[in-house]
Amino acid sequence: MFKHAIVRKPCKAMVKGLTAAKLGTPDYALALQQHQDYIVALRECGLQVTELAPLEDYPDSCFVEDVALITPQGAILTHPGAPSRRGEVDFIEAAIKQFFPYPDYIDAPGHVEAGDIMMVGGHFYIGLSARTNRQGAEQMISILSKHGLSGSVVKMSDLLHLKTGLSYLENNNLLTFGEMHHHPDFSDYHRIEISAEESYAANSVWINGTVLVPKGFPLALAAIQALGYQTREVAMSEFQKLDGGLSCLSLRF
Ligand code: CIR
Repeated sequence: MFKHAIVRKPCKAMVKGLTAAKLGTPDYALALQQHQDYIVALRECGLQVTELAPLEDYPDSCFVEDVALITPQGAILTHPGAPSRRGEVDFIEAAIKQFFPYPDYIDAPGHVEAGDIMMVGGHFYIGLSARTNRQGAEQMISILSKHGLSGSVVKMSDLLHLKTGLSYLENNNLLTFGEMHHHPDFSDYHRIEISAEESYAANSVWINGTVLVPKGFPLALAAIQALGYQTREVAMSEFQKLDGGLSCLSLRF
């Protein structure tokens, strides 16, 4: 069970965040409203939410998932592949240390953004992307091993982050999109294929038995409900414009 979440309020500069989505510029006021509802959804799932102050110098800083990995054994601060996001790490460190006083660190030339990491029990799948390189993945695996956990590298070519196209919903159920539908590393899972039209919903989040699903993807929602999960839709349009999914907006532990 997860007990806590850390989120960071979006800053006004979010409208200049990194994106390849071509969905337009986010509406800041609506993004704030959606972020508040996201926090409400986390609380409904039983989490205590720590909300950090906005960071105007870092347009993408609301996507806290990328700058730290939290495992059942501790925290690892990452070294993002996107140069404009590297400074975010220093600002999450104090919040992380309140819960995990002795975090580990990924260092250059290693790059990791934890949106590329999917946890399945004590195993962590690490996607190699434009943001996470092999040196970073290897550092991460060696840190995980030190704590009695394991990791493996996943080759991929099309996705921003691994979890852009994959979400583990526990009970062996895995949402997949695109190249992940038939990826050999996940052949032992029960895969639920999310269509290209609803690809954004491949990033949904299991929290304590409930699955948070982005609002507006009825086929994905029905497929998740058919597995027996309780679901909670969350409007995410303004974060989708920045390629950010549901998982990206929080660290959950
Ligand atoms: C970025 O490109 O870094 C942000 N605009 C979106 C980050 C999304 N994070 C994630 O998928 N874990």
